[in-house]
Parts: sequence; C-alpha cells; structure tokens
Amino acid sequence: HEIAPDEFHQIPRVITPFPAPKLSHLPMFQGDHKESLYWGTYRPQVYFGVRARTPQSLVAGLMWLGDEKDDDGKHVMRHFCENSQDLKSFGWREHNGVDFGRQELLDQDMILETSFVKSKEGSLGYGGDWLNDEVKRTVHLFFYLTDEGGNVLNLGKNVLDLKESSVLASGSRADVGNWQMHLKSEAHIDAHYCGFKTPDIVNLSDAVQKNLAVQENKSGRLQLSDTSEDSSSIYVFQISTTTQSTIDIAFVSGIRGESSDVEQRIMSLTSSPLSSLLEEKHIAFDAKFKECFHLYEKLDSETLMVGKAAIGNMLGGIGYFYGQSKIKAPKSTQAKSEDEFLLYWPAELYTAVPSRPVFPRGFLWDEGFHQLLVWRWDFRITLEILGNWLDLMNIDGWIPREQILGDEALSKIPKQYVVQIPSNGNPPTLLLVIRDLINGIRAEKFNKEERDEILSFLDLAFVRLEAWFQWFNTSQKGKEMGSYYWHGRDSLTNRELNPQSLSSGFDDYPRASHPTEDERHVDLRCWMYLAADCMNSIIEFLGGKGRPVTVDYSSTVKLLSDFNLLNQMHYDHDLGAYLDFGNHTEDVRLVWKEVTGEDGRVSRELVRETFGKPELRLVPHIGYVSFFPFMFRIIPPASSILEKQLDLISNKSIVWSDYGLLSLGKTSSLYMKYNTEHEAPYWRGAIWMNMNYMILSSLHHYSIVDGPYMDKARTIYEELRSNLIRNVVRNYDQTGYIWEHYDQTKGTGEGGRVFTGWSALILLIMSEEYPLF
Ligand code: 6A9
Repeated sequence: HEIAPDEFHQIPRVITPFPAPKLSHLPMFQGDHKESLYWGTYRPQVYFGVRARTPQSLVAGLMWLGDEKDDDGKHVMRHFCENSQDLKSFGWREHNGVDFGRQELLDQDMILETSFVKSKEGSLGYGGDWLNDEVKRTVHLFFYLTDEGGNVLNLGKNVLDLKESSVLASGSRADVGNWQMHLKSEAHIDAHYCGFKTPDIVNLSDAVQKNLAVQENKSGRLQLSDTSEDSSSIYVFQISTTTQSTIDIAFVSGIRGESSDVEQRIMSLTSSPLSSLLEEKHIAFDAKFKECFHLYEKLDSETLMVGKAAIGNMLGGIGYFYGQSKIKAPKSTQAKSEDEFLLYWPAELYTAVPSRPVFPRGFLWDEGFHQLLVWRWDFRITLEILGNWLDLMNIDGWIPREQILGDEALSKIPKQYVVQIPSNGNPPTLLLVIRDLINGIRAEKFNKEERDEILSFLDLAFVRLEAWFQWFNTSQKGKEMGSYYWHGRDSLTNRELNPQSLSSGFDDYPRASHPTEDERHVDLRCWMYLAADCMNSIIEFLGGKGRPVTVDYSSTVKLLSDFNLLNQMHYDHDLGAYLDFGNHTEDVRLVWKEVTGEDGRVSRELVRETFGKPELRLVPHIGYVSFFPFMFRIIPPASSILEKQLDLISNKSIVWSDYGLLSLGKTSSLYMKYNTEHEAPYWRGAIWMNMNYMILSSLHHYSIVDGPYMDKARTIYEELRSNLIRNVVRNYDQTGYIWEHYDQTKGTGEGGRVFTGWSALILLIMSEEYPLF
C-alpha cells in the first residue's frame, strides 16, 4: 500500500531530495559526453537488451527458444538472465562501456554471439547507430522493440519477406528524430512477427509463448501469428534459421525526409563493413586493456582471458534505471502498518550491478568497489556514476542502499526485500573511489583538463559528501565518544541465531548476541575514519576557497586513528584481534519448540534460546571485521600488533585457506552456522573478493613501508595473491563464470553467477593496483 504524501501535513523529510544542484546536471555530463553514452546495453537484466539513457526510451531486446522443455512440453524462452545451470556460460568477453561489446552465450549445443557497436557516422542528434548480430544453429530468435514514450511504431512493409535489407520498424522521437530499424542477413531465414498493445516486457515471453501456441495448434508450426493488435506499441520479430547464420540489425536515427543516405548508412553498418568495424573495436579493446592493466608480461593467456571477462562484464553490466524507490514510512507518520511505504522521487540511476542474473540493480557499497576498477578504464564513467548515486541523497543525507527502480528491476526481487529503511546505512565506499581519484591526480595520472573535471565534480559534490558524512556521524554513532555501531539490528527477534546487520554489508556476520545501544562496531569506526580522512583530502585539494565546513575533520581523523584509543575500545590482547564490543554471550542456540498458534494448532518451530547471561564485553568472533584496522592502515608499521595481525591472517586454523581468506574464522562459535531454519551461512565462512582485495592491498602496503615486518607481509601478500588468482581462474575454466563468493573448504564458486561486481576486483589483483591511503 502506497501512502500518498498528501496524507501528511507536509512532504515527509525522508522523501525530500537534498536541496543542492544535481551532479548529473554538470556541464561535463552534457554535450558530447551525453551523446557518446546515449545508447548502450543498459539493460543488464536481460541476455541482450539495448536502450538509451533517458526515462522513456526506445527499448530493444532479444529472446530465443531454448532446446530444453518445461513441464508442459514447451520449449523454454530465454529472456531475463537466470542464475540456473541452463546456460553453460554467458557474459561479455569484451565491452568498452561506450560503443562496443561482444558477448557469448552457450545454450546446450548452441553458441549465440551478440555483438554491439555504435558508429557516429551520418547520425544526427543524440547517439550513434547501434546494432547487434547473432550467430549459429537451428534457432528461433525473437527480437523486440518498443517505445516507452508511447510514440507510434510503424511496422516495416516487407517484414515477412526478409531478403536483402528490410525495415523492421520505424518511427519518430523527440530525442533522435526519424529512425528506422533494419535487418540484414545473408543466411536463409524465415520471418514472422506479432504486435501487442501493451508493452509488458516483464511478461513478454509468456505473451509470445501464447501466441506461438495458438499458431501451433492451427498450423503445426512454431511461428508467430503475423498479426498485431490495434495500435500495437511493441513488436516482436521472429527470425528462424536452420543454418549457422549471422543476422545484422541496424538502427539509424536523425533521418531527414526521403533521405537517400539511409541506404548508405545501413550498408556501412551491416555485412562486411560491420565485421571490419567490430574487428577494429576488438583490437582497440585489447590495446586499451593492455594499456590500463599492463599484464601481458606477467600472466598466461588463460588468466588474461579471465581479466578481460572481469572488466568486460563490469562495463557490459552497467545499466540505466528509472523509477521510484519504496521507502519504509517513518514511525512518526500516519503509517498504519509495516507494509506501508512512501515513494521516493522519480529518479534515474546509471550504475554498474553486482550480478546480471541475481542482482541486476544498484547497491550502494558494491558500487564503490566497482568504481575502483572502472575509473582506471574510464574515469568519466566513474564520475557520472558517482554523481548519479549522490543525487539520490535525501535532505537528511541518507542514500537508500539498494536501488530497485522500474518494473524490470522490481521483477527480479522478492517483495519482502523491496522497501528501504531510512535508518539503515551501508559503508561509504564511494569515498574510497574519490580518494583513489585524488591520489591519481597526485600521481599525475590525469592531464590538466581531466584534473579540472575531477575538481569541478568534487567542488559541486562537496555539500552532498558533507551531508553524507554527517548522516553517518549522527545517526550511527555509539554511546562513547569515537564509537559507532550499525543501527537497525533487531533486538526482539526470537528467530535469528544472531540478528543480522544488512546495513554493514556483511548481513549475517556475527555481532553481539543481544543488540543494544552499548554496541561498538569496529568496521564502522574504521569506515568513519576513512570518511573523515577523505573529506580532509578533498578540502585540501579544493583548497583556498574558504569553504565553510560543518565538521572539524582533522580532529575526527585524529580521534579515530588514535592507536591507543582504538586498542582500548576494540583490541583483545588474548586473541590478538580487533573485535566488536557489546552485550554478548556465546551461549545462544536455535532449538526446536512446540508453539501453539492462534488457531490452537501446535507446530514445531526453530527458535532462538539464550542459555548464558549476556554481558558487556568484546565479541570473540574473528573474521573480516577484525581486520579493519589493518585494512585502513591504522596500525603503525613497527607495532607488535601488526605482527599479530599478520599471524592471524596466515593462520590455517582460523581464516587462511588455499583459495583466499575466510569471512569468519573456523574458531568462531558461529562459523558456518545457519541463522534461521532456512537461512544458510553467507558471511560466516565463505571467501569474498572485496575484503580479500582490501586485506591484500594492506599486505602490499606493509610490505613496502619500512618496518620490522616488511618481509613477513611480503611473503603473505604473494601467497594470498596467487591463491586468489589461481582459484578464480580455475573456477572460470571449470564453470565459465566468475562467482559471488567461493567455498571456504573447496574453493568452488557459489551464490550468484556472472558476479562480476566486486569479484571482478581479481583484475586489479592481477595488475597489483591498490588504493593508496
Ligand atoms: C536479496 C533475493 C534471487 C548481499 O551484492 C549485493 C549485496 C551486497 O551489497 C551485500 O553486501 N548482496 C551482500 O551481503 C546481495 C544482496 C541481495 C539482497 C536481496 C533478495 C534474491 O533474489
């Protein structure tokens, strides 16, 4: 149930935008920049989809019938990316984020290749021309096209007679003028079409299956009806072929009158000119890959291929979303039940995604890790993505963690996870990226013009970053000076073995057994240190402008990097580890209980029981959270505590494995424990790449700054690095995918496939590029 804002006396703060100019309006994101990024494969949720970065775009996509049959004996339709084993492998082998990509999809014995390329030649207005081509085997492909803006689509005159080059459809739009979509193939193809009135892309495959079924009953053939509903606004073109074939689809826009140059432009975008163009782009991709990551001397071809898939999928997975987030209504409002929500303002988001099949939408803290990789390829893409995220900030300085914008994004997530909670944060990793960019400027990685662009971005971003910092610093602070904890843990639950903390990003990573206001989370304390330090660097960089600041960042930095204070609050001398603090007992278990329901029926349920007496203490779980002071380099190089951390990291009975570092040590009482009957361990043992990258980068740091433990750090660094690379490459060989996380005992990929969000950091590990502090 949506609560209309007028049910309130005034618009609630939580859905009020931050009152400052939008970063996406900066001149640097207009003009040529905007035009060059207008069309793209910005629909990561489908196997192949194209749209423009505008709320109501012309949208195209591809579906095909798989060889497999469902329970009714019908061939399954492939459309939205699935995380099943149906496809042996799929993903972008190359993609440059701007005007070129090549994807391979292995469906049983069929290899489908989709390429995408834009050319500016002859096109007017926004965007270039884009097209794609697919190949190989007896197959029914369905290419569809719709105009979200509701403009009329004209069906081409000879769509059933696809010879030479034919127009599939044409139309006119304010952004691109008159356009035409052409199909060209030298193979023998059979074509059919149908049109629907309502462009329901989420359920399009069902509608197409129905149409096919009706025809099959009539004629015994698997072909569309060649009819369209009155004033159809979505057309589906069926292209069937029995031979290995290449199909080129070309889109031209900005056509003036009866212009004859259309033929010319189509020629240059199909057949052999297209092949040459693709080859050119492929060569350029390779050259840029070499230049950005300078890996060729170091690595074998197998590893290089994984590196290319990492950057290709990261860039190819960038999407454009438009819609309104659902926000949990704050208590003070007239919300009647838990299920009621408010709608955020309609917003666009240009962002990378963690995984196309499982999580094809924006996640706040994932994005910082994504951009650590992306800026090295194209820093302008990074700036615009950062800007889009910061524009989502509300007047309180809060940014919703998970962005589910529009029907297609919504269709990929169970209902109960949709509503965002305004008291919950997510680590400010975007600041890691900003600091990386500033260090890039210091290291003269940018020329003058580029440097000015970054500075003018930061200049405008500054008020938003300040508000963000303030949001954390006030809403997530703990009782004691210099302490913080992730708010929003459920203190009343009798279901969860250890109440989750989704905002930390570590979901089920164990914290104090009994959430209270006395908690202190060592990871958040370190994120706050990073945030303050980053704000400081920005101020220093923008310098001399007499900028009024609301916080004394220097003293915050001093406070949070005070080694003694940190140790007093979080260091356990016996374990030699940094730990959370809170109301805790180790003696909590899930037990089966007979429960009498309201209807008098008795059922058995798994509930949480506390046997021990919780008390305020350090929480003895060693894992990723314990390594934050190490990751953020707060530990002085000469401290014996540094040696302790190195010992912990390399301890095979705790977090070390041949495949990377475990999220939770084997010695933890919650190691690999289910959180409820059905919630399997997630951050309770498995190996995750983002944290391995951060820890590895500190090992690298401590191996080059002077100190007694340099050599020790170097040895561990080298071993961890090669373990990580070897394991990801082995899994890619065996499964065709990069994975969300890796098993702590066997190293096998688990969770989401094509998880080329932060797991793609393996490429920076290959090239040994780490953030400087
Ligand atoms: C799930 C149902 C099939 C969980 O990578 C995105 C996030 C991370 O930010 C977070 O740190 N992932 C990590 O713990 C995946 C989030 C999934 C949320 C909703 C719903 C899945 O549908």
